[in-house]
Amino acid sequence: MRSSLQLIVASALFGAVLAAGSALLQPEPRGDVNGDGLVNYDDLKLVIAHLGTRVGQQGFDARADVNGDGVVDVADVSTESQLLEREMSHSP
Ligand SMILES: [Ca+2]
Ligand SMILES: [Ca+2]
Repeated sequence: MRSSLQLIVASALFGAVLAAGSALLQPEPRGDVNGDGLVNYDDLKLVIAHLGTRVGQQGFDARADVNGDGVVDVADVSTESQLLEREMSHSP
């Protein structure tokens, strides 16, 4: 039984490393979908343009999957809207 416990610990560690790695790859600021350094309506439009696509499907764009769950849906549009709103409130 000891080896299976080690396997569980090893895979948990592997998962943590993957999570840390993808966090590092996350572009700053969050919400910048097209990577131009700004959070604006172009980013929201890009998410909306990919609405309904999922990972592996033709036309899927990982950048439009804001929450990274593998599907571009209303949750991503909602998250992007919130990030956009937050960005707008910081602007003069
Ligand atoms: Ca942008
Ligand atoms: Ca998503």
